[in-house]
Amino acid sequence: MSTPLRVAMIGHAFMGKAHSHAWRTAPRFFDLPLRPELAVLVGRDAERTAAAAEQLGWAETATDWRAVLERHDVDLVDICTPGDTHAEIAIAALEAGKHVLCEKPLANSVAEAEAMTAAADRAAAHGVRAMVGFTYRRVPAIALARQLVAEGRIGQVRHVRAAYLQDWIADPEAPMSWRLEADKAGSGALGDIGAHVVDLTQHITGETVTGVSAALETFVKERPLPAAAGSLSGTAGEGTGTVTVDDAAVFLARFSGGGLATFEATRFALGRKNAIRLEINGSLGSLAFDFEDMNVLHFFDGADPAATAGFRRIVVTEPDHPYVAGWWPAGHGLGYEHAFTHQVVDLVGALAAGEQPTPSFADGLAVQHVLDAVQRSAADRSTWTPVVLDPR
Ligand code: SOE
Repeated sequence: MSTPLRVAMIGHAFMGKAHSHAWRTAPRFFDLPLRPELAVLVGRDAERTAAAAEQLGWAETATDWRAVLERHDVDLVDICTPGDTHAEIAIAALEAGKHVLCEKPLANSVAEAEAMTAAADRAAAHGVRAMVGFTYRRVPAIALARQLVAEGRIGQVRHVRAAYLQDWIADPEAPMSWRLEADKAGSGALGDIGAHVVDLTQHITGETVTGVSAALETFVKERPLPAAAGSLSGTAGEGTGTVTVDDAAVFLARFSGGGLATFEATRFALGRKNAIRLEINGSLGSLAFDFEDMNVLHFFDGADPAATAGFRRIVVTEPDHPYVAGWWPAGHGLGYEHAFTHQVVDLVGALAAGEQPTPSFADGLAVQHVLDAVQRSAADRSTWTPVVLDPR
């Protein structure tokens, strides 16, 4: 592991912390073909960036990402900034010959995502790679689910039930943040967390969403401005701001293999903290997962004798399970941060092998097309069929 992979990371809030932890941890637990170096941390504010670099373990700091792209001692740019900056930074980085890891959703619009994918395709011709951070693909139970589907254990996919439930802004006094502003985030619950379940269901089933019928809602339209810029939760300050994104999204969908799906993404499901709930019913069996119990996958095998058939609760902590052997002795369990580490492991492996890491920008674009269809469907009220109310 002597060849270094010198990383410059842009942004150091919540995602920046998760990525820093992953870059630091991956080579300590996994045998990597390249040695990641936390070379440069980039942020707008010099003082805050220096404090973050000290805390998160970065060697140097910078405030101008463009200048960082000109450096010959940077191999990869890790983009952990709000969505409105992804396209500009990622395209410039790829054109400068840097590999790119970009946080999800890939972009704020299909047009941006297309431009990014075209840049990634051009860069790939020179061995420069781009990956989008749909991290949950690398939760061991999710990876196992995909494996079971690929092995035919649930047969033909009939139903997909996918929800991503959070509650961090259910309180109307929860302050504004960039995640609630359309010009920065593109959309709300839809792009921030709905994107994850769109990607996960496509990834697990190996199929694509072909059509949707959707409704979006913003329950709280005005919120206090934050006392200080924060990432997720913060404290309310003076004045109010307007929420310009959806608080919740629900949609029906059809999958390419003929299955039906329901999707829900909300930040208003009180009591649900980070509940990524997936249930997939196939012609031969079913799978069920909830991130709030993330080391467990439920599997129903339709071939079991009826008398003893039932959902099996598989605790996904055995060395034979995806990624688990790199960590603790069997049975000890993983957390939120581990999937980010697995993302680094797979990315570094692909770079060393000269292969395309997944999810690619093209995969990110495919998700963006679904988000776009959801927004168009929700805006088109002509397909909404009102119920005739009993006049009595
Ligand atoms: C906020 O809703 C958020 O941090 C998302 O942006 C992340 O992608 C998800 O991992 C957790 O929730």
